[in-house]
Amino acid sequence: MRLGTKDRAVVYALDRLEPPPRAVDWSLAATIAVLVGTGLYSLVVGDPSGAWVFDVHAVAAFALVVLLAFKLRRVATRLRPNRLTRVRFVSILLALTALGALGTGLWWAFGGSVRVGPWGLLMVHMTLGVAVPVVLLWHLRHRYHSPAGATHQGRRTALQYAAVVGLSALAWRGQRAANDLLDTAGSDRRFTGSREEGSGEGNAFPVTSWVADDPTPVDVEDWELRVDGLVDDPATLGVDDLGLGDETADDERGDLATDAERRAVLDCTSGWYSDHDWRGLAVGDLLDAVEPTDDARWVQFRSVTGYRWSLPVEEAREALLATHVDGERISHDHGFPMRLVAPGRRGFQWVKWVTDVRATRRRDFSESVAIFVSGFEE
Ligand code: HEM
Ligand SMILES: Nc1nc2c(c(=O)[nH]1)N[C@H]1C(S)=C(S)[C@@H](COP(=O)(O)O)O[C@H]1N2
Ligand SMILES: [Mo]
Repeated sequence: MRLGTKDRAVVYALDRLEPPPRAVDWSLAATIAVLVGTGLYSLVVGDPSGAWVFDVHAVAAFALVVLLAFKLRRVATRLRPNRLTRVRFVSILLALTALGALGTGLWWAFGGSVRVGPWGLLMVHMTLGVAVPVVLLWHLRHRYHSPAGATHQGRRTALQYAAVVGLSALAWRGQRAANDLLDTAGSDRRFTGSREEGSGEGNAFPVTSWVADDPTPVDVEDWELRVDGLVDDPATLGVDDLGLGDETADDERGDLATDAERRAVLDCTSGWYSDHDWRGLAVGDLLDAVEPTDDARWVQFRSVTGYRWSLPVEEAREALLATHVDGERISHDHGFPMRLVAPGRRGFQWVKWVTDVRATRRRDFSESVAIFVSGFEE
């Protein structure tokens, strides 16, 4: 193949920029660790103060583009599957998984969509993303070499690293600018990467339930809200105590006011968000009524399905057990009769169909399992 002058200039620039092979290999592993670390951690970031996690993820992704270009250029001749050994198979699988994670991430950033059964593009991205380190470990079993020699490369290598990081940050900026210019569906993503759906339109926003959570609609006349754990005065509240009966007139309202309001964004890790006016029972008022003891540090909210999540007491006080969204009674799919509204938390923590509020001393770690298996147990 004959190269034009322009192509030759690019190859020359790449040659100059390319750190030594071992440095590239170890930087690749480190970049993947950063991507998977920030990717997983980003799933619990709901407050703008954590926006840096997403920025680091995006810059690292562009660093991966540069490093993969070096790497694939170097090994391209060896990757040709003329003789497909097991070692080579794993190498090719690794290249495909990493390119798949990169491709789906960038496609998402530019506003792409796909449906794979119940999964959207971001779920496909996360799955490929967590597969990368698994395949990488497999690859390293065959091709591991020690990092010795990768570190003592001196000034030139340091400059090459700086160039890789600098280029990545520039590419990331450029990608945002291109997004805005082309006005793609990815241009008005929230800092979490999520896209807007149905804000301010009452119950008309997406429904997201985990694996098997699909209870039969709650009959309010039988429904009770139990409030117990580390509290001096446990309570069991019914519709009448909360003034929630269908025909309850204003002057028959229960003891606990259910007209507290919060404006808050529900932001699901599957990639959509929705901004609403929520109304209901302030958890602070509820806690005042049951008097938590001095030992109480956490408040757990439990669903009729066993799904549950905890918030630190101070944060729980700011949360709401919502009965209404934008003035409409919350529908069954969205958690009727009451769902947790936890401002600044990701959607999976906003427990639906709440039946229990419990003050505890320690966080209950079984809840991180329960969100995957609830609905199977009951
Ligand atoms: C080798 C692994 C990975 C690569 C190459 C990768 C690459 C990318 C890229 C290119 C983007 C778009 C960034 C942008 O906004 O410009 C992205 C976004 C995202 N990734 Fe990854 N990623 C990886 C692993 C993961 C993992 C393991 C998770 C979580 C389990 C994850 C979660 C996310 C999320 C939530 C976004 C959306 C944030 C946004 O749009 O800015 N990623 N990723
Ligand atoms: N009981 C219960 N609560 C739940 C869920 C669930 O599956 N079961 N899904 C969570 C997830 S992942 C999100 S994003 C929000 C979605 O709320 P919505 O279905 O009202 O949109 O509810 C959360 N609360
Ligand atoms: Mo979610």
